[in-house]
Amino acid sequence: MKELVFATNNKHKLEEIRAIMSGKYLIRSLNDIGFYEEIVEDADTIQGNAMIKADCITKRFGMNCFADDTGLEVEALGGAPGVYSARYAGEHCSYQDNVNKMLAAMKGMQNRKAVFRTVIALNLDGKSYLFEGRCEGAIIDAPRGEAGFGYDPIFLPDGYDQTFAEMPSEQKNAISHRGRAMQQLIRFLSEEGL
Ligand code: ITT
Repeated sequence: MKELVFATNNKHKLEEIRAIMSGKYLIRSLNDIGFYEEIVEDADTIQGNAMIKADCITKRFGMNCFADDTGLEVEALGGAPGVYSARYAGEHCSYQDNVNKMLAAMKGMQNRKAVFRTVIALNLDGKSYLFEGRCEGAIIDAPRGEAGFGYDPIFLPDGYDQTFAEMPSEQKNAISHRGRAMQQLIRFLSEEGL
């Protein structure tokens, strides 16, 4: 089977990407290629951070690879936490800390609209490509569900009555920001004959 390196240190993302790519590509993680360092993501855009991760691996190993950067943009918070979604509640905070901070910030707010955005950066044979996926929804007022990760328990995608943390992973992957960005990546790779 064809192989691709996915530049992430997030095991939940790796699981999702492996499920989405299953049967099509063998996804190699950073551990699989012997890379254990933390990549400093200091761009001020989602796109910039996706490129930093992919470029780090391509430069170090000379390999084709792709990376995902994701942010949750909340309308009533002026688009925050956006590119800072991982560290919303501070350096080394937990997913639970981020969820608690978001619920406190949104307390009593009527406008609950939010969008998850994923940008995938792909480095392939000396060229770079970007793919974006979005999923619109709402921030609910208390966590629901145990599946998924990050902000999943408080994100209700539009048109569904289950949060990302309540729905089966196949359903999240079919409609999520990451799933949609991956569908574009898969289409591109197949058009390239890869
Ligand atoms: P890598 O950079 O190593 O890929 P990361 O966890 O730092 O992993 P991001 O910067 O892209 O990843 O993600 C920002 C945060 O957004 C992440 O830590 C989660 O809290 C949240 N997040 C990302 N994808 C999510 C998803 O599908 N559902 C819920 N929350 C998500």
